[in-house]
Amino acid sequence: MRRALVFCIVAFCCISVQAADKPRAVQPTPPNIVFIMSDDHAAHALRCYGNKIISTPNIDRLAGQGMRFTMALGVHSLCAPSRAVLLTGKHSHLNGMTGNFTRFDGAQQTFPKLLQAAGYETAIVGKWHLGYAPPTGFDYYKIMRGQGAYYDCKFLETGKDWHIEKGYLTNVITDTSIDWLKNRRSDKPFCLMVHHKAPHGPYDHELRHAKLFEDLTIPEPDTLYDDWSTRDPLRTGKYPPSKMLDGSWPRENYQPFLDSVPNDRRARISLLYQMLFKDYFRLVVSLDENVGRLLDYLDQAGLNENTIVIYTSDNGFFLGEHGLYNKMWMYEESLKLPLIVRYPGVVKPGSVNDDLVCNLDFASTFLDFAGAEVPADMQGKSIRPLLLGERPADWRQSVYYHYHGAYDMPEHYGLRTKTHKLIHFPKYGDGNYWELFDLDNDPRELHNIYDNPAQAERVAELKAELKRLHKTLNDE
Ligand SMILES: [Ca+2]
Repeated sequence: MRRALVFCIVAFCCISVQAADKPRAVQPTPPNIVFIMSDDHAAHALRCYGNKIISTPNIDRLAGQGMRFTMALGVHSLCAPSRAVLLTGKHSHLNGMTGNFTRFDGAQQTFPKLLQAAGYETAIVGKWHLGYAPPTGFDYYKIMRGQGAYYDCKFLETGKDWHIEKGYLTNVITDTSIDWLKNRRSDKPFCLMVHHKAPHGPYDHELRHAKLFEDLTIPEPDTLYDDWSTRDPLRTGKYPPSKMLDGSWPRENYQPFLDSVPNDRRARISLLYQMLFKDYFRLVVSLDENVGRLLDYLDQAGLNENTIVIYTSDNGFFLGEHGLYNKMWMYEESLKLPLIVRYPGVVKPGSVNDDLVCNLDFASTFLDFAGAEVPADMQGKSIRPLLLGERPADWRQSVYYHYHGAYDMPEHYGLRTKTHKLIHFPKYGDGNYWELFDLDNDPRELHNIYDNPAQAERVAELKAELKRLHKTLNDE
């Protein structure tokens, strides 16, 4: 007995020393998952991703404690399709959500259902945006109707009918998430998905933030007045959901101010830019504060040890780059996601990863960490090795993107490698319009070099890769 006790003490000490010396490869029990996803939050609207104007100390704190990804991409830059990609680990053509208003088949395989089968308790709070039917795969849900409203939002909650909750939405979502954590009685590992509406429009900020940035002039991106030369669909098409002056921002908020300046495109874009993005940043500040509240609660409740915390957004966003507001296009600001992952003892604090990852990968990653089998028909890859600081030799060299054409935007698909981007607009013109960008030499994507004879070999190589992706992803 005594010998067994001594052995246990020695073994425990060894484990403790090992834990202190280097990250643990295996956790003793399946980790909890707290997945925080905002809506339309551009990575470059975070201080830790290089924004010099806005202060985001709480999300930055998470980045300091975990791994920040610089090449995290969304495979379909639009709210509802992105959520379906997240849940199913499949591209839109397979999960059926090709636009914001197509029907999501809640009976299909999703990772929350598979986590439940693996012994997890699952919950979702906030934006669902996949129809009005109760979410499937969750032991608890409290979701907004469609886009929801920033003030006094209506919710559908487990065991209750639609009802209004007083208050500011970002605070309500955080309060509900913390209450769920406080009140849960299960000893199962859990997966809590916290889906904020912020900073999606309309830009109804918290009243206490009304004066933030008031006396500031936000520096303009140097592509704000882009003439779209060499990018024909942008130059020749109207596409009002995406262009600064035509955008789907709340017209009643900004139009009277625009009408007060001379009818000059540049002057109007300049004015709108300041109004629009000051409001957007106000929403991000509120979001960051609420992420901080949730992180503080996890610390207080001792839930920071064996819990993976993720911060991301459903899609990127143009902050005036290319004269655009919104997302949808495959250009960098819309394509790239903020992605931060904290997992104490496993993920090296303050680390940065530049590998190509995408939002297809969440489902496989969570199942992998849960010790559950990843179904062969899921199309993402578990990023667990990357989080452990290891890069598999066969890690992907390209990510496939397909915007299916919702909101009368041009359908386009393509691929991004670490250095290049190839885009095809299959229904534009004669159906043979392509764009190629050399992202090392032209990171702002101003020069479409597809027709440059010197690029012929590169084009052939990327087209072969696109063909391979179409085949392997079953999107032919
Ligand atoms: Ca969105």
